[in-house]
Amino acid sequence: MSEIFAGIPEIKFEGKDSKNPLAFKYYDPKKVIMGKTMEEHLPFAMAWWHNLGANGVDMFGRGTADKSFGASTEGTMEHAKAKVDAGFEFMKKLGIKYFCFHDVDLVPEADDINETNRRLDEISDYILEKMKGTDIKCLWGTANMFSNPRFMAGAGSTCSADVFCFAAAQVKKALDITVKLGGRGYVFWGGREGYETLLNTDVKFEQENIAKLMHLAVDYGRSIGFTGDFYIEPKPKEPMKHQYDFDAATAIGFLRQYGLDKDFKMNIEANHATLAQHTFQHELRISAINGMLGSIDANQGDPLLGWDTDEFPCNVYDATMAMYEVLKAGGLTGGFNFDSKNRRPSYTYEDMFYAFILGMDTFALGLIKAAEMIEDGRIDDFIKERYSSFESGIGKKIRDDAVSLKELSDYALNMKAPALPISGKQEYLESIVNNVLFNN
Ligand code: XLS
Ligand code: NI
Ligand code: NI
Repeated sequence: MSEIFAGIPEIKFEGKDSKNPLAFKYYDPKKVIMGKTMEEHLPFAMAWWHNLGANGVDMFGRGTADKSFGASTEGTMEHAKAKVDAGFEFMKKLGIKYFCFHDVDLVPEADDINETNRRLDEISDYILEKMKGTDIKCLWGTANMFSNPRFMAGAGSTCSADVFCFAAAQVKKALDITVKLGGRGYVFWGGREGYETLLNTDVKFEQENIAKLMHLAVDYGRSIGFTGDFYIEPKPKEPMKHQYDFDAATAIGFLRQYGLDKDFKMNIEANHATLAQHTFQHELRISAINGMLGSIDANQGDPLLGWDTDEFPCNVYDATMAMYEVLKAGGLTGGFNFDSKNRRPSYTYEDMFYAFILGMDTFALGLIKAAEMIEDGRIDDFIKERYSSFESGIGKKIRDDAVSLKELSDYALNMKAPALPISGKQEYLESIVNNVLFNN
C-alpha cells in the first residue's frame, strides 16, 4: 500500500525555537510534568468524521478538500478502507494513539441496516488488522443518530416507536464495534434529542425515553464486557433549538434523576461550552466536582459566532485553564479528541497536519503552564486564605454541621455587624496568570 501523505515526515518535537512547520514546538511526548509524561497527561485522539470525512462543504458551497485518499469512487467500501489507511498513516506520523468514530463515519450507510452492519463488521476487521503492531487504540465510539432523516424527530426522544428501535439497533452495533476495537468509552451526543417547539413536544415523555435507551445501552454494554465509561456530551442547541443535554449541570441532573450516574460521565466539548454561554473551564469544573469529568472534545468556538465552528484549539489561555482543571481533577479516564476541522480554505494535506500540530502544541503549552500555575502556588494559597474563616470558630462549626440556625442567628445578633469579606483580588490573580504564562 502506497503512502498517502507522501512527503510528510513523522512529526517530531523540535522545541520552541524551531521554525519547522512540521514539528512540535511544545508537545514533547516523553517529557515528565508533575510525575507523568506529556503523552500520559494528553491522550490525544483523531475524530474520524472531521479528519477523514469533512471536506469543507458548508451551507453555501461544496467541498474544497479531497478526502478520497486515492479511492476511485467515494461512498464505497473501497473509500472506507482508504480512509482507514489514511487515518492510520496520519496517526502514526503524528504519534496520536487514539481515534473516535461514529458508525457511519466508518462505512457508507446502506438502505438496509443489515447491510450497514455487515459493512461495519468488514471495516472493523480491517481496522483491527491495522491496529496490530501499533499502539493505536479506540478512545470512544458512538452512533450517528442525527443525520439520517428517520431521526428528524430525535432518536431516544422520537415520537416513533419504530425509529426508537432503529436507534437501539445502531447503539447496539456501535457498542459491538467499540468493544471489538477495545474502546475506552461510548458517547451519547444528543444530536436531535431536543425540540423545535413545545407545542408538539411531551418533554417528560421524551426525557424518560432517552433515559430508557441509555439504560438499555448500559445493560447491553456490560453484558458484552464493556467496562469503560458511557459519556453524555452536553450541547445546548444546534441542530435543535433546545437540546436536553444543555450543559454539564443539566446533564448531571438528568443522569442522577434516572439512576444513570454510576455508568456515565461527561465528555466536555469546548465549543459547546461557548454555545451554552459558559467557559470551557466552567464546564470542566462542574463535571469534576461531581466526579464526572470523563473525556474532552478538544476544539474551540468563536465567541462572535453562535454555532459550532469546531476550530482547532489555539487559545493558550483557555487551554491552560482547561489543563488546570484536568490536573486538579487527577487527569482524565478518557482523552482529548480533536472534534475539530480545518477551515474551508485550508484544504491541503499539509493543513491537516498543521491543524493537529497546532492543537497538540496548544494543549501541551496549556499543560506546561497549568502545572506551573499549580507549582507556583499563589493562586491555591489565596483560595485557601479566602475561605479560611471556615477553618476555626463558628465557621468550623458550620462546616461540621454542629450548629443550629438559632445559634448562628444569636452569634450574628451579638456581633451587630460583620466585617466585610476579604477582597476577591481578581486583578491580582489575573496578573499571576499572565506572569506564569509569559515568564519565558
Ligand atoms: C456535535 C458533536 C459531535 C459529537 C459526536 O456537535 O460535537 O461531533 O462529538 O457525536
Ligand atoms: Ni463533539
Ligand atoms: Ni460539537
